[in-house]
Amino acid sequence: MKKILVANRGEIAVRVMKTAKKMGIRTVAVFSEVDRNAPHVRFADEAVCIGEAPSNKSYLLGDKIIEVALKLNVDGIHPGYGFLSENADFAEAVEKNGLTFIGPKSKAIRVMGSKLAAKEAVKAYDIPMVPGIDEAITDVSKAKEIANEIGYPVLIKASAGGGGKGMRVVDKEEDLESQMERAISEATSAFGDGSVFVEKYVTSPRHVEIQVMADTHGNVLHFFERECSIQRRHQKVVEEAPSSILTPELREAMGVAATKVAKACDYVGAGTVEFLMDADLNFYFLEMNTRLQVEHPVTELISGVDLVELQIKVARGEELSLKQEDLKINGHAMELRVYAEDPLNDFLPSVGTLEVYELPEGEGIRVDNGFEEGMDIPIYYDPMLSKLTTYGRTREEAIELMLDAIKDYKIKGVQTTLPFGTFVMEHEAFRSGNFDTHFVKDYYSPEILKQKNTEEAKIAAMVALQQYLEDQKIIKLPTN
Ligand code: MV4
Repeated sequence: MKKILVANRGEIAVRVMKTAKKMGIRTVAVFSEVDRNAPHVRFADEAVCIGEAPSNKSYLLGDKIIEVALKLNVDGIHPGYGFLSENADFAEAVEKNGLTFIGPKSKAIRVMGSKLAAKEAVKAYDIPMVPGIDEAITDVSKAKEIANEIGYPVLIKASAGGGGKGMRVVDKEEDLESQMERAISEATSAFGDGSVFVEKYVTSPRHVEIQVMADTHGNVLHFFERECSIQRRHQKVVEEAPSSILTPELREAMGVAATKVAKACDYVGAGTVEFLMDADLNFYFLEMNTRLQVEHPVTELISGVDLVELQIKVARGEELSLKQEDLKINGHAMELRVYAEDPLNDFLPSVGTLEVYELPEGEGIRVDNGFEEGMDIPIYYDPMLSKLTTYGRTREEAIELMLDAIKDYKIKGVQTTLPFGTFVMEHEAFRSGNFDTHFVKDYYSPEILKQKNTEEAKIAAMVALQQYLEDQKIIKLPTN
């Protein structure tokens, strides 16, 4: 593989190109009209404009991207995450045109894109799953029968679902019919597929996922877990590795289960197997994401591997040279997604110009960044500016480093999730490791941040006053 096209933008496009360059592979960027001056465009060896700003007129135009790749004699296409990364038709079209899709085969993408097909595929592999039914139901009486068997509360889920769409919690039988109708109509309008199924609702779960990597020779490795329970509206904000609650035995059991899931769908490349974990540390397979995930840096830091390098190697048909026994966890990594969003205003996007934009740096600090000072944040795409990841010998060290790094990250012009990151890192429940997916709902309110801002402003005012008085050589301190 001599030349790779990265069908993406922002930090992940830069991240993939960095490894390609390290491996001596040439890089091609594609970009939309608003991204003409974006870092990923300048970082690439060659760059081609593929259309207007809206993603359906640029980054989602699979055929156009393949056309560019063929014209520039590209060997492989890396899709990053989002956009076309889990589009089975795109993966298939790439391969049909004699190019390598740096990711799994379209069949695995298709199977894992349907929750019901995924359950079906892993059935024979003895993988723990949440009690429930593994086929689509349309009949309310059938749903009631199952719900009574597994016990309320139950959760209605859309087979084609993602991001919590089409999901409905049902506490009692009287509500089942109306909630099922809503779930079906939501799933139909969102995914064009109204298939829903019913599961036992795990009330306070943690989200623990396992990174896997598979080659074309039948080898599957796992790279331990990531804890991703700090989310809001199904959007992760803080991720870490390892999880502070897993024992070596549990980790091993989950790793084995994850590699079985990969084997069940003939997986190739980097993938993530998602599990729910209940308060008693029982784990249940939820779904598999067939892409390199946003939060992959925490895994790279604790395992010492470059996941993009491994993706490219297995895409070239190479055998994984590592063995599972060679893999060890070293230290602890913490990641904060820095979004241009206002934590004081329901995390709504806060777009504008980055008037000041200075990254923290130092030992144990990694920033996967896609922006620069002076840039406008386009309204057309995900407003994630960067991922701030810290790495220490212990979890406490990683948390302290994160608090320092947040202080050193200077952003003016837009509101960001940086202060929210401080809130999480300082929170007792987070520090103790005793939290679940309800953390944000249970503990966060804009008032808490506002109060902190006011206190900090008071301290800043006092420091300024003290300095002023000293400058005036008046030896008198403020009494308050
Ligand atoms: C669940 C669940 C509780 N019980 N399934 C949310 C998105 C989708 N990937 C699966 N999700 C959930 N499935 C059962 N049987 C709770 C969630 C869930 C969740 C899962 C992981 C991380 C954050 C979450 C937030 C709300 C609900």
